[in-house]
Order: sequence, then C-alpha cells, then structure tokens
Amino acid sequence: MTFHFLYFHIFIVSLTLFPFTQSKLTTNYYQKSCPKFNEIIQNAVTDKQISTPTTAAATLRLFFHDCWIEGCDASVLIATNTFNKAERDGDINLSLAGDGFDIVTRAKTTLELECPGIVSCSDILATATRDLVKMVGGPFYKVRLGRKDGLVSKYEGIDVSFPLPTMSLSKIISYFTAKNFTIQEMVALSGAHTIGFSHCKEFSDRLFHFSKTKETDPTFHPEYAKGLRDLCANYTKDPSMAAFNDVMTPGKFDNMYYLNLQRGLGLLSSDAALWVDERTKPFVKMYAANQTKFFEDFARAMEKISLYKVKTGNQGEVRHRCDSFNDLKT
Ligand code: HEM
Ligand SMILES: *[C@@H]1O[C@H](CO)[C@@H](O)[C@H](O)[C@H]1NC(C)=O
Ligand SMILES: *[C@@H]1O[C@H](CO)[C@@H](O)[C@H](O)[C@H]1NC(C)=O
Ligand SMILES: *[C@@H]1O[C@H](CO)[C@@H](O)[C@H](O)[C@H]1NC(C)=O
Ligand SMILES: CC(=O)N[C@H]1CO[C@H](CO)[C@@H](O)[C@@H]1O
Repeated sequence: MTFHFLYFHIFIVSLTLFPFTQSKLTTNYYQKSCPKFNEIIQNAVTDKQISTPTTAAATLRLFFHDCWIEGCDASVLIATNTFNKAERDGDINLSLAGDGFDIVTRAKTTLELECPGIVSCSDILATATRDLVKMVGGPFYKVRLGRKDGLVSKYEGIDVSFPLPTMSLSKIISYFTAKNFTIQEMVALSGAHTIGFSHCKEFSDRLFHFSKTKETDPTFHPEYAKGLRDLCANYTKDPSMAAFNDVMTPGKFDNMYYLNLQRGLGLLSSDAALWVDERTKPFVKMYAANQTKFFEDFARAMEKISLYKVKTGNQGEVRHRCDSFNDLKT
C-alpha cells in the first residue's frame, strides 16, 4: 500500500512540477484546416512591424507573460468585464504595450474570414512572436501548434512567481528553475532585452537615492547613468518616459545586450546582476563572444517556453475573439 501511494504521489508531483505537454502539438497542425495560416500571420506581422517598429518587442514580452502565467494559452489577452477581473490587470502586467495585443487581433480577424473557428489565439501569439523575432534579426525556430485557448484569466490568485527587476537574482533564478528552466536558459531568454524599452520607474532606484553614500548605482557606466538621469528627471510627472533596453542597437535582435552588460550598460538591475553573479557571468561572457551560440540557445529556450503548460483537447477552446471567452459569463 505504502509503495503504491508513494509511486502515485511521485507521478502526480512530476506532472504538476513539469507540465510540458509536447506530444500533442505538431508543426503542421493547420496544414489541412487552414493552409494559409503561416502566410496570413507573416503578412500581418510584416505590415504591422513596418508601420509600428515597437511591435516586435511588445509582442515578445506579451508572449513571455502569457506563458509564465497559466501557460501559453492566451489568458493574458482576456479583457476584464463585469463578470471577471482578468489577468492582464494584475500589477505584474506593468504596462504591456498595446501593439502586442493589436497584432494578434489583426491576424485573428483575417484568419476568422479565411477559416472560421479553427485557429487559436495562443497559436497566433506564439507564431507572431517567432516571426517578429526573425524579422528584427533574431533566429528562426519551429513553433509547434495545436494549443487551445485557456478558460481561466484571473486577476486574483495569479502566479506570484513573476520576475521583477527589483528582486534578487537568487529569487529570479528560483522562479525559473521552479518551472524547469536552467540558469543558462534564463540568461539566454533575458537576451530578449536586446530589443524594446523600459519605463523609468523600472530602473529609477538605480538612478536616484541609490544608497546612503551613492546617488547613482556605481556599476552603471557614468555617461550612461547621466543620460538616463536626464531622461528620467521628470518620470514621476511623466510616467511614459522610457529608455531603450539596448542602448547600442535598440531595434536589432543581436547579442549586443551581453556586450552592454560587460560595459555597465545594462538597464534594469536584473540585467546588470547577470554580469556580477558568478552563476550567470560565464553565460554572459559566452553569449557576448558568440552570437551564433546565443541564437541557438535563445531559439531552443523559446521553443521550450512555447510549450509551457499548453492546453489541448477539452482543456481549452478556440476563441472567437481573442479578448473574451466564448462563454461570455466566465
Ligand atoms: C529575467 C527576468 C526578467 C525581468 C525581471 C524582466 C523585466 C522587464 C521589465 C521591468 C521590462 C520593462 C517594462 C516596461 O517598462 O514597459 C521588460 C521589458 C521587456 N522584456 Fe523583460 N524581464 C525579464 C525576462 C524577460 C524574458 C524571458 C523575455 C522574453 C523572452 C522578456 C522580454 C522583454 C521585452 C521584449 C521587453 C521590451 C518590451 C517593450 O518594448 O514593449 N523579458 N522586462
Ligand atoms: C526539463 O528541461 C529539460 C532541459 O531543457 C528537458 O530536457 C526536460 O524534458 C524537461 N522536463 C520536463 C518534465 O519537461
Ligand atoms: C522636466 O521638467 C522641466 C520643468 O518642467 C523642464 O524644463 C524639462 O525640460 C523637463 N525635462 C524632460 C527631460 O522632460
Ligand atoms: C560559436 O558557437 C557556435 C555554435 O554553438 C559554434 O559552432 C562555434 O564554434 C562557436 N564559435 C567560437 C568562435 O567559439
Ligand atoms: C496595473 C496595470 O498596469 N494594469 C494594466 C494592464 O494592462 C492593461 C492593458 O494594456 C491596462 O489597461 C491596465 O491598466
């Protein structure tokens, strides 16, 4: 009896700790049911990124947030309504930029005309993210398809293990390893900060009143710190002020992020910490020296996170609209 109980227990624990459901997803999932799937997303992505260059970073971040909370199931796209306060209103969503939501809506609208009720919002978000990363210079990787859209998006009780720049690196590492991501994978994924921007409030603690003796974080490159202090001087009055994550090549997906870290040009304290901590420093060195290696590892880690807690079969639905459940009262 004891043995059986133990066996059962271990089985359940391993399922809940590492809920990767890779087996049911395939790269050609829409081949018959929606043959233009790839083409439609690719066209939507190209148009949008050309007209609005902030789209790639906004979408990549949105995808990361979606996968982290409740798995890659488009739960982050659900809008709050009278019946439900949705996940995206949680304070971890700190201002997810609208362009990420918009690209999914655009692709969904075209796909609904072409093949109604077939393509999930979560597959659109995963594929659009991959296409956008590629479009701004990053690596291509395969996205397995067949995700269903989640039936839960809650403001209360959401996964509190969301990494914030103010957390210690040990805490951030523990959040990644709890989801079966290695330290190396965490460092590779953080390379996403080679594009996009961060609002002043995310790093102002490094610029103003840093410590009792130092006004500004001494690990910053002095010129860089000065530029940021000027930029963010009025950030409490104007909270929209933001700085590029990668000050050298802000719109290009490359390994400059890691080179920046070595020169005191890391923006968030969680970025700068990767170059200070002995557990992460060797990976920063490696990716700074070898972009090919960074691209390989980033691509593999993105494939992996794209499968995190995905829903298949009756665990979810194909939403009609990406911002609401099909049953509006849930
Ligand atoms: C390691 C822990 C991480 C922390 C603490 C963190 C924190 C942040 C913060 C605070 C911002 C600025 C948000 C704003 O002010 O609007 C940001 C931006 C961004 N993050 Fe992260 N992040 C982390 C990991 C990741 C990962 C794994 C990815 C994707 C794979 C990612 C992708 C992005 C992107 C692309 C942006 C720019 C968004 C934009 O320009 O709209 N981050 N991150
Ligand atoms: C955990 O991650 C490793 C390395 O990426 C992977 O090989 C393994 O399959 C993952 N474990 C589970 C249960 O998904
Ligand atoms: C900050 O506000 C002051 C006074 O309103 C103004 O003179 C200055 O140009 C502003 N700086 C920035 C960077 O917006
Ligand atoms: C860079 O990484 C790639 C891919 O892992 C590897 O084949 C290559 O030998 C590396 N280059 C150097 C100079 O180490
Ligand atoms: C607390 C917070 O920042 N909530 C925001 C989450 O994202 C939505 C959509 O962009 C905003 O409307 C909320 O204000």
